[in-house]
Amino acid sequence: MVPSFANKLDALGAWRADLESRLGELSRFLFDHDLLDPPTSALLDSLTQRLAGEKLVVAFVAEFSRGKSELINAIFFADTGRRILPATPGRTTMCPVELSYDPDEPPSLKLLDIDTRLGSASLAELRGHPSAWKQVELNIKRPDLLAEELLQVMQTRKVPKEAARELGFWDDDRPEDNPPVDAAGMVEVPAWRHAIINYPHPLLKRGLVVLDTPGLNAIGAEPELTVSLLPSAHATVFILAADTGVTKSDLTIWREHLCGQPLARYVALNKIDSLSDPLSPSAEVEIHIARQRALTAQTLGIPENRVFPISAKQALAGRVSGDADVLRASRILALEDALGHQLLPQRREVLERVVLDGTSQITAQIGRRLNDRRRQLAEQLLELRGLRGKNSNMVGMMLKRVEAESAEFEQCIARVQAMRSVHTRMLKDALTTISNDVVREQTDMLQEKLRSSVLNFGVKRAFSDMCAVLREQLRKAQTQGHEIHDMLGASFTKLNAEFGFGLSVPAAPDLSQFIADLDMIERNYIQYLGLSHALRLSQHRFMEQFRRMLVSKLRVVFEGASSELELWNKTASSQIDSQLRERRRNFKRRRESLERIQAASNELEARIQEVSAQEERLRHLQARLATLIEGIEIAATGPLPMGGIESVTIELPLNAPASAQG
Ligand SMILES: Nc1nc2c(ncn2[C@@H]2O[C@H](COP(=O)(O)OP(=O)(O)OP(=O)(O)O)[C@@H](O)[C@H]2O)c(=O)[nH]1
Ligand SMILES: [Mg+2]
Repeated sequence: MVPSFANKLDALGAWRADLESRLGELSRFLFDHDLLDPPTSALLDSLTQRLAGEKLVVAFVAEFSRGKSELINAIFFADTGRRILPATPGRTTMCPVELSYDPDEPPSLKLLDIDTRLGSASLAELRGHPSAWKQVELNIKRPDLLAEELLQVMQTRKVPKEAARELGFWDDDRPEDNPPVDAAGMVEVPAWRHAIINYPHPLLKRGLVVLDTPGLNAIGAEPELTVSLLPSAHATVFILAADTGVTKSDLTIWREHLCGQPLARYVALNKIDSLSDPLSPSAEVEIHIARQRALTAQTLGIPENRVFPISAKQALAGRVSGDADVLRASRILALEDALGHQLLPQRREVLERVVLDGTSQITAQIGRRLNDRRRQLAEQLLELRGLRGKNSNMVGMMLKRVEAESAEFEQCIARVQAMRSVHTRMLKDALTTISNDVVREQTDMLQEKLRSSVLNFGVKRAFSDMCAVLREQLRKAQTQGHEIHDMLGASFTKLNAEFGFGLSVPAAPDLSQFIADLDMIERNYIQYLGLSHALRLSQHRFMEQFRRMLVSKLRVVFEGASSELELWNKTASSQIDSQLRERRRNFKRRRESLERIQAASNELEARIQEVSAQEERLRHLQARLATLIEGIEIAATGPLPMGGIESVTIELPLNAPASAQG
């Protein structure tokens, strides 16, 4: 039984794949007809990458033992016929587990040693260092082995109290949160800092990334998880147990990690099966569930229709055994429908806009070039037709005229060069405004302030001040972009008037999206700094991790803004190159055809026919281009294709470990 969310995600994947192949066709067409200039090629590449690399991250967050892993099994992996992620009573998942698929790597489980927390490298940095991870190839054809390997996410290790403190799992100021100490004075800590499962599941192949988190108590949580991974998830599912409702520790997690997030949040009131009672009529149980639902919504301050009473256990069991009644009783479909109905259209809308923006840019750029070529052919045709019945003297005069026009045209070069040097300088200034140096300088200054402040009072303030400076830099770059636009606009108008170019400046890129990204980073970090975590910043190691995490996040924003600016400038200036080339080629063609006519009297008609044929070919090219673009636009805005989900064949294990088989 395929979950409805899976079908929707699959349809989104098929839609993306269709657009990708259409963009590929457009790219080949442009290349074959010498129309693929570097900016268009870069634009097409970035569109394709965006479509192919688009990830949809869904994070499951809760206190321990609420059923996160079980719910992930039920929603995403029931069609494997078994329990994929370990889900057992008590603490099970000990480190964040990311499920995704990268076709360039074999199916594998990658584990990052907890000791890497002692170094200053952030998780993002360590992702780029394969040697830092223990990698186990997963044998997906042997589910018993697969399940056994995945049990490693449960692994713990005993260390002395001192080491636990070093690792961030012990805090003398919060004794109630500290793990128990055994008779030998040892404390149990997770063996791994992070796990990545590379698994060729059809949904993961389609770009879904599922993040399973360990029970999130404030102490010991990986900072990267709270500041970076959770905030960048597209949706979070927060899980509670129906019998207990919102407990104090549930509420702490909600407030500290999810409350301020603008992203899509779903609350699952899990384990409703445990409410059924042979001594009470089912109507009474229903009333009880409804009451818990209303109370949960009220406590968390969210609409009631965002709270889904479910039973992950029944959902998994129902799907695995194919029992429709059990599946219905689990009420999982309501949650999946909500995920599918709200989340996927949102993702699709974003991509749709990106694609439509791209096609309109391509239409403008290539359309302009084709029109320009056609105009020149029309002029040439007019010239040739005018030669009918004229003698060879006349042709000689025409040749001279072409020479003169060509020489006059070449005078534009000096003007173009002058404009170019102004343009280069202005662009350089704008790029300096938002360079990586600015990010580094500002974060260094912040670190200095934090280091010198006693116990980090004023941390939030210093951080907000830094964000304000960075925001100002982005705004300044936006203004500089507008200035470049105005300068190019004025120069292009003159060049068009004096030398017959057909130049036009595309609108300057809108950097407000990057400012919004910066705002988002600010919100997430402020939330983090507000926690007791701030105290931990006084430890040099955590401070360094914090700084590196922050720098890598800010870099993404600033580099994104820089490359938008650069691409836009390239597009504008490559127009001049292509039109210059086009015009020179045209002069050459005119000269050659006149020379041939001069040499042989019967050439004229042949030349006229040839130029007409060229004109005709261009008309076809334009029509074909319009069809290709229209095809992309219709596919982008049309309904999602109904793709059937690719089936996964995993044989059911005969003797899987009990905890993995359930
Ligand atoms: N009765 C009942 N038990 C459930 C349900 N969902 C999960 N459980 C049980 O609750 C226990 C914890 O489930 P997990 O999925 O491991 O919980 P978790 O939130 O991933 O816990 P951690 O990994 O420790 O953070 C397991 O014994 C599950 O079998 C449910 O819907 N009904
Ligand atoms: Mg778990």
